[in-house]
Amino acid sequence: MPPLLASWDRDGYVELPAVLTAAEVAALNERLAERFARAARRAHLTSLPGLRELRRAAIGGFKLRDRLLAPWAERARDRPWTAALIRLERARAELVSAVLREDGADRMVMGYLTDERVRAAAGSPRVLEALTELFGERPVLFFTTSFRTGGQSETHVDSFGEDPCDASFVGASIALEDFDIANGPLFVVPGSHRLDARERERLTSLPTPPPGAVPLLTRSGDAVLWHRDLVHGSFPRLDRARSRRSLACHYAPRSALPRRARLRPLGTAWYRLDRLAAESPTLTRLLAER
Ligand SMILES: O=C(O)CCC(=O)C(=O)O
Repeated sequence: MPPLLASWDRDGYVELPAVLTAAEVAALNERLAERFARAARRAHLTSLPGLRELRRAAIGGFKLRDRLLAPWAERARDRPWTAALIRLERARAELVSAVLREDGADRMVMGYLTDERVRAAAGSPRVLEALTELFGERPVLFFTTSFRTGGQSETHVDSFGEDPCDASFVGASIALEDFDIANGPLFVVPGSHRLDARERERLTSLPTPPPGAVPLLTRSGDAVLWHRDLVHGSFPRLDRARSRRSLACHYAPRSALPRRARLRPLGTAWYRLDRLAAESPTLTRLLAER
């Protein structure tokens, strides 16, 4: 068995050095800093009366559009109006994430829909190569979160446990600065993807970090990929003056996307915004292929 697959099977995660160059990390950090600053400036928007209702109506409209578009989705890619729809979709994603804006502009979700630097980092050739080996086919990206300060993620697994197409979904974190024990590094419980579901649940219900948690002292520009059933999370940021910037990405095998996009995740706060991808499967697929 090739080494990557052997350690994946044994540990449930793999570390990939240098998936981004120092210049790529710096450019992405600069872009994210601008976007976080912009999000902080418009934070007051979320409290305006009527915005949630507006968002619900916008989502309703986009769902209808998606249903109408679905029969032509395959041919739509070559149509001249596809580019316009994609621009519209990006604007929608921007609007919705501005309205929902989780965690006081501390994380930016679905940034890949609206930012080419996020897309480029998530689509780094080294990461795609490893995912292709793990999936046995080309991956698609369906979810990203950029962390401005980072750390403090509860112990969890990424599986929603509802649909078999989740079987091969993979999570990843690309470090945008060095992780060390003081800035809330990620941790994994190696091999926990092979435990039975009840034992995994027990581990995720214990206080963070659970027994067996191993910190990942990832260097800036490196990535770690983990199995959807692997117990993971992050240590507290002991030094509150520091950040642990990173880009978390979730990928599925290309053939699973149409079914995955129909999934309705179970609705933990963490996954709430994953519904955005689910609400627009047709355009998410078109976007993923660009
Ligand atoms: O970077 C983190 O703190 C957590 C990322 C994560 O657990 C995930 O994307 O599932």
